Amino acid sequence: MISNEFLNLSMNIYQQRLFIKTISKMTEKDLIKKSNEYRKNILKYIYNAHAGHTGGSLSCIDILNVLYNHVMNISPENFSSPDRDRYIQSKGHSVEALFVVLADKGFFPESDLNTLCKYGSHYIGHPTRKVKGIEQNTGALGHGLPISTGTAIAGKLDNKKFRVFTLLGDGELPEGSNWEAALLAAHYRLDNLCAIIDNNKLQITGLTIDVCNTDPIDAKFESFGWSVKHVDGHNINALIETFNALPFTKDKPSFIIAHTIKGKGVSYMENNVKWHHGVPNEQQFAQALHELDDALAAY
Ligand SMILES: Cc1ncc(C[n+]2csc(CCOP(=O)(O)OP(=O)(O)O)c2C)c(N)n1
Repeated sequence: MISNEFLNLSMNIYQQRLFIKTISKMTEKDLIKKSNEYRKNILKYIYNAHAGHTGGSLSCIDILNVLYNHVMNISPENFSSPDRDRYIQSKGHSVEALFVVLADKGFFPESDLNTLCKYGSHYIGHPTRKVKGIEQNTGALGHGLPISTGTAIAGKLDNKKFRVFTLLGDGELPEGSNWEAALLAAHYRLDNLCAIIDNNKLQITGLTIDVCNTDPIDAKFESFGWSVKHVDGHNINALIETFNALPFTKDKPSFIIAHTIKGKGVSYMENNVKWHHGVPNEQQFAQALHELDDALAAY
């Protein structure tokens, strides 16, 4: 008789192979094209819904692209496997970025996103586990790192090989719960945990350094016992190299400061706090798509 353990093991190997097959086809050029396509979809669904967090979704999309298409072992096929990697989006308001990536990965039909922010839809303005592929409900800032720390502790206790990734915003960082988790993650030597900060230097009302300055982020996390690296959060190759180097130090949690631009890819949105949750009008939407098409053609 075949034991459940053997069946689980075989399933895991099969899922890993499926995953490797999917990601091995993605070249840097493919990923750049994908980011461009994702940006257009973020804008399309926010425009259709008349709601959404535009700037922060455009700033983190290259990070999500590389994570889902090159780094993490997460797919619709393995989403109920205890061995899958975990992704928890702490800056939950940028859910539109996550939705377009999950749709592309086949977690749900892309047409579902036509219901974004409509009455009765689960595709609301923040992540909810009612949507397939979402690991944790987030949106109240400061929860992703504590949840990820707990998940990474569970992984260590269970002798699992999965890794935990969480995406924070620089405006989110002052939440006290982050610092408690930062302390614990180092204490428990969670080298299976990677936190990434989408360091776009803006938050909801202005510059992060004016609202609540957390600089120098690298020195602070290092002093808490983390291993820290900086990366250009829009450079696909640099992101791949940085993620490939995980864990940066054995027995230490890894922290990536991704330098990004809020509203990246659309000239009038870039570095403009107005686009934190701005919705483009018809003419602005057309211009944005045009600019993204031009950028891809020029590549
Ligand atoms: C606990 C909590 N306080 C306040 C808010 C309101 N809020 C939503 S987004 C945001 C700014 C977040 O800034 P940042 O993390 O830098 O996000 P990004 O600029 O990347 O979009 C705030 C204060 C919230 N969602 N949760």
